[in-house]
Formats: sequence, C-alpha cells, structure tokens
Amino acid sequence: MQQAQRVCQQRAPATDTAGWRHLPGWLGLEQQRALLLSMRAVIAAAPLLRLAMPRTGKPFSVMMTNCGPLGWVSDRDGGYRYQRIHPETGQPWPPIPDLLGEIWKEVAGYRAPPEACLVNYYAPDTKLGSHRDADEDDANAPVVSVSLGDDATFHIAGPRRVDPKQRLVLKSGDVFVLGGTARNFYHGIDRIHPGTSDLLAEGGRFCFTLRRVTRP
Ligand code: MD3
Ligand code: FE
Repeated sequence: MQQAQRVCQQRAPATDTAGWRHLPGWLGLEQQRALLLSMRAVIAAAPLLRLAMPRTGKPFSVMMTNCGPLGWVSDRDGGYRYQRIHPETGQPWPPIPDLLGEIWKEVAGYRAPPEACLVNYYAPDTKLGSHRDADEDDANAPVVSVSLGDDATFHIAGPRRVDPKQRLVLKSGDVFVLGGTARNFYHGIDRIHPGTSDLLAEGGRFCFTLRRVTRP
C-alpha cells in the first residue's frame, strides 16, 4: 500500500481557545507504534533520568530525557536550563525522529524547526504539578505535544496559578498545540488512568513536547 504523504489520517475539528488546540486522534495506531519504536531508540541512547528540582533537589516523579540539539534539564545547583549534552552519558541528545518533525510542520505554523523535544514518562502513579514553561528565549513559537499510552487528565489555567482550571483528557495519539496567550498559562498533569491503553507494555504514558528554544 502506498505510504500516505501526511502524518495525519483524519482532519479532526480543532478547538481553539486562547491559542491552544487539542487534536484528538491525530495519530492512528500504526503511527503510534512507529513513533514508540523511534522513541525506544532515543531512550536507549539517552536514558530516562530522574531530574531534581532547583534549590530543594527534590526529584520529579516524572522521568525525563530529550532528543534534538537542545535538551531541558534541571538539578539542585544549576536550576532549569537547556543544554546540548545528556547529564549522565555526556553525549549529545539523539536527533528528533522524522515523524515528530513532520507533525511540527503540519501543526505548528512556525517558520523554523523545533530544537528540543522533551520526553516525559509517567508511571501510572505519577503527576506533574501546575507550572509554566518559561525557559525558552523564543516565546513566540508554539509548543507541540504528542501523547502515547494511558489516558491522562491534563489541566490548563491562566497566567496566574490561582486562575480557574479547565481539564481535559489526553489520549494516545492526541496532539496538543500551545501558542498565543496560552503559551505562558499554568498547566499540569493531575493523574494517569492506568490500563486505558495497551500500547506500552510497561503501562503509563509518554508525552513528547516539541519546542523552539532560540529565536530563529
Ligand atoms: C500548556 N508536559 O513538559 S504537554 C511539560 O503531558 C508539560 O507531559 C505535559 O507540561 C505532559 O512542560 C503537558 C502539553 C503542554 C505543553 C506545554 C504547555 C501544555 C502547555 C505550555 C503552556 C501551557
Ligand atoms: Fe509544561
């Protein structure tokens, strides 16, 4: 069978509120499996890390690694930052898989390619507290995220932590595009819903977030 030109197999109606768009089911099962295989290779070269928070050194419950020329890291003394090297292997991060680059081209509407892809792995009992993404110099570029594995309850609030939260469920194959004013909104993952997907043998959820870090 001929390979489809576009990554997306469907044209899902996009909800657009304050600059965010949820694209449910953007990836079909075959593409999810292909993306998982490329991410297994990324993790083999750049193992998942338990990064520590600035100052307190408290570890994140979410495991992280990166691909692309730049990777997001954090530790007690250095704080949040982007760097070119995996902190344990000392090697450059592996390249961003082509499929993710294609998704960026389809949905980001941005003139330059992504520089960083943060890989988050959520075991079934983990969450990501409400935070803002503010470590990128290029705040005009959107963030594009792709989910694989178990469902997750995601929340997005406003520019202040106390702003009312909207909640939605991110499922395997969903793409979420974050731009405009929502780019500096508080957001996080409340919980993973174990057993809702059998894509990952180990259970849990991967989220890949594509970002532009420097101004092109
Ligand atoms: C809303 N990741 O890596 S992805 C993160 O599911 C992060 O792993 C979550 O928050 C996850 O920083 C959410 C969707 C997302 C990404 C960036 C955002 C939502 C966002 C930036 C601003 C507001
Ligand atoms: Fe975030």
